[in-house]
Amino acid sequence: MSYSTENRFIKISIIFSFISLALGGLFGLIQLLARTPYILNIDPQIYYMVLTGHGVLMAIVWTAFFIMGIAVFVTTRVLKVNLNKVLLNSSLILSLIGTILAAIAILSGQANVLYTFYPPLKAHPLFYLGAAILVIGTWIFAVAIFLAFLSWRKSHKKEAIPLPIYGVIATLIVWLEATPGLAIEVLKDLIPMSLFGSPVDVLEARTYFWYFGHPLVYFWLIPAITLWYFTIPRILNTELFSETMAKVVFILFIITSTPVGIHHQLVDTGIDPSYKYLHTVLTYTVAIASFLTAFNIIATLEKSYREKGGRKLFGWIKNQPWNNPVFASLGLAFIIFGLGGIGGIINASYSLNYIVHNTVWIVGHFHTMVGTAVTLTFMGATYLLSPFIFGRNIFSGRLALWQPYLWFVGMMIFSLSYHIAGIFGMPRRTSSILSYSPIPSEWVYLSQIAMIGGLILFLSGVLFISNIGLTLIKGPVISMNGESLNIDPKPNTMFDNLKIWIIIAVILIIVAYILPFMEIYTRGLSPVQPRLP
Ligand code: HEM
Ligand SMILES: [Cu+2]
Repeated sequence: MSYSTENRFIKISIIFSFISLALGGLFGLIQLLARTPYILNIDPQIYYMVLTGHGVLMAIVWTAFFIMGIAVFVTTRVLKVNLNKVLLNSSLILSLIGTILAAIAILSGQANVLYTFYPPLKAHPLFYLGAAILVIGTWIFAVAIFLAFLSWRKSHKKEAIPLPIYGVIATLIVWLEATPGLAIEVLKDLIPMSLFGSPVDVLEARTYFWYFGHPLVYFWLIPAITLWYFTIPRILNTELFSETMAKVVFILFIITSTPVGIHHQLVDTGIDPSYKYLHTVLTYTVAIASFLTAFNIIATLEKSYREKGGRKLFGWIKNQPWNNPVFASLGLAFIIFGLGGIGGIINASYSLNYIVHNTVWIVGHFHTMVGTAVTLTFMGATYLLSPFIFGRNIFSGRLALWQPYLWFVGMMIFSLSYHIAGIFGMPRRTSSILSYSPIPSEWVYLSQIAMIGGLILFLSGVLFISNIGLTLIKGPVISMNGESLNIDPKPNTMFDNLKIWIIIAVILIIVAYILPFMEIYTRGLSPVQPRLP
C-alpha cells in the first residue's frame, strides 16, 4: 500500500511542530530570564510579544501539528486505509496559512494579547483571521479522518475499534465539541472588534473562550494517553491491563471534557456561584478518567513485572526498561502527569482556586501537564516513530536517553518552585515582580531556583531538537515507510458504539452551559471599547 500523500502530510506537519517547539522554547528561555529578578531586563511590550508567542506556539501550534501528524500515521497504518487526498492537502495548507498569518501578527508585535486573547485587549485582525483559518483547516482534517474511519467501520462492523484509533477518534470528537466556542467568540466578537473597533462584552467572550479552553486540554492529553496505552505494553511485551477501562476513559473524556469550562472562571464576576459549583462537580468526574488512566498504566507495569517472575511489592517500579529512551520519556511523562493531576484537583476546588488563581502556581501546573505529560510523551513518540516517519533511525540513542531525564529533573525544579511561589502569591504574566515592592523574599529565591530548573529544561529541549535535526540529515537510513501496525481484531462491545456517548455529551454540554449563557444574555450585555495592550 502506498501512503505518499499521507507521508508527506505527516512529515510536513511534524517538522513544522518541531520548528514551533524550538522557537517556543527560545521564547520560554527569554521569559525565564526576564522573570527572574536581576537577570534580564526587557521592555514590557517585548515581554508580552514573547509570552504570546510562547503560549500560542507551545499550547496550540506544537501540539496541534504533532497531533495531526500522528493521527494520520496511526489511522493509515492501523486501519490500512488511504485518506482523501484533497481534504488532507487542503487541511494542511489552511492550517499552515492560518498559523503563519497569526505568527506574522504576533512576531511583528501587533498581537500582544497572550494565547488567551481576552478582550477588550485588541490584536491585529490577521491574528484572529489566522486563528479562524487554522480552525477551519483542522475541521477539514477531522472530516478526512472520520470518512476513512467510517468507511473502515462499514466493513468491520463486528470488530472492536482498535484502541489507538479509538484515541484518534476521541481526540477529534473532543476537538469538534470544543472549537465551536472558539469559532463563535472569534467570528462574533473578536474579528468585528479588531476590524471595526466594535465594543465587546468581556464576560461573554471569556465564557466562549473557556468553553473551548478546557476541552483543549483533553485534545492534548488524549493523544498522549493513547500513546501510553499503545506503546508501553508493546515495549514491555505484554497486553494493556484493561482495554475496556481505556475505552471507558476515552468515553468519559468525550462526555465530560467540555461542560466544565467555567472552572477557569471561578473568580469571574457575573456568573452565579451555583453554575460555578456545577462545573466544579463535573470537573471532578473528568478527574476520574485521569485516575483510571493512572491505574491502568500502573497495573500494566506491575502485571508485566509479575509475568516475568518479579515478586517484590514495589519491584515493578525499578524493574522496567528505564534505559530505553522511549520508555523513559513516556514513563517520566506519566509520573509528572500524576503529580500535575493532583495539582489540577486543587485548581478546580472552588475555595483553593482563590489562592492559586493567576499566580505562578498555574504556570507550574500547566508545564507539568501540557509542558511535560504531553510534550515529553510526544518527544518519546518521536524517538519511537522516527524510522516510520522519517525513514531514519535516531541519530544519537545516548542523547535520546539523557534528554527525558534532563527534562524531568528540570521540570521538577522549575514547576515545584513555581507551585510554591504561587502559594506565596507571586503573580504570573509579568516580567517585573520587583515592581510589586515590597515583595516577599520567597518570590526572589524561588524564582532563582525555578530559573535553574528552566535552564535544564531548555538544555533538554536543545538536545531534543538537535538530535532530531541530525536525525533528519545524518540518521541511519532505514526503509519502513510502507509498513503497517498490526493489531489483532477483537469482538465489538457496547463501548465501541460511539453515537450514544456523543449524544450524552451534547446533552450534558447543553445542561451545563444553557443557564450561564441565559444569565449573561438576560441580564443584558455591557460591551466595552477595545484597547491595545
Ligand atoms: C524550554 C522550556 C520552557 C521554559 C523555560 C518555559 C518558561 C515559561 C515561563 C517562565 C512562563 C511564565 C511566563 C509568565 O507568566 O510571565 C511560561 C508560560 C507558558 N508556557 Fe512555558 N516554558 C517552557 C516550555 C513550555 C512547553 C513545552 C509548553 C507547552 C507545550 C509551555 C507552555 C506555556 C504556556 C501555555 C504558558 C502560558 C502563557 C501565558 O500565560 O499566556 N511552555 N513558560
Ligand atoms: Cu480546565
